[in-house]
Amino acid sequence: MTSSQQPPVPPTRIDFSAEDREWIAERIKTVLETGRLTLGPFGEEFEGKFAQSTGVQRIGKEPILLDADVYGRIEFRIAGKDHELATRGLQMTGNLAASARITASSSEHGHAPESAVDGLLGGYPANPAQEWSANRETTGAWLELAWDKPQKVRRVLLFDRPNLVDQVTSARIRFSDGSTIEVGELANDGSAPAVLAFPEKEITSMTFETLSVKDGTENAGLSEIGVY
Ligand SMILES: [Ca+2]
Repeated sequence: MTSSQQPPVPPTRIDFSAEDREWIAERIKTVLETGRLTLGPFGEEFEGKFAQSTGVQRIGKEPILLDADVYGRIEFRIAGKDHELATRGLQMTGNLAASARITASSSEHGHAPESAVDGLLGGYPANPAQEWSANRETTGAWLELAWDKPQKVRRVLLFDRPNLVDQVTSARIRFSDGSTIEVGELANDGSAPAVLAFPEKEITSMTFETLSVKDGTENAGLSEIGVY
């Protein structure tokens, strides 16, 4: 039988009694007057009854806290209990570094240049494959990002290698349009980025070059570079 031959589905009519209509209208009026639906008394009553019948603990009035200022993890609190989730760490939507060709002055085995654009903020000793580390280079070590087509960029994030021996204390980024940006000290533990914001540039490549390092640094590098 084809669809045109199927019998029509009879329309459903829900029967509301006069009493029900009054009960519903009263509550709609309250919602319209207070402007509060989900956060109002009816939402609260619903949550309570839901908790009662399912045994699921209510979240309650306490908000879920998200810490947006940390990279690599999300911190939140539910019903007074703290939780932490590991994340990829870097926003990859719109991150132009992910589509760049990457080259470097050198790299230690297992610390490839591409690891600086994988979105992951780890590094030696726990996750060496998540960072770029130059091979016995400090000042002068460089990482280049290049694209086939011009890219519009206005923000760069730089994360140092997370180990505390190696630290970039100043650097320069040279863009293909001839402009440069000087970079100060990167946070030694790589937990927070140096954020460089500037008027939009149209470029086909950019090169990060280390200008100075902390005493004792053996291999300069980056856990991650983000380009937006
Ligand atoms: Ca990385």
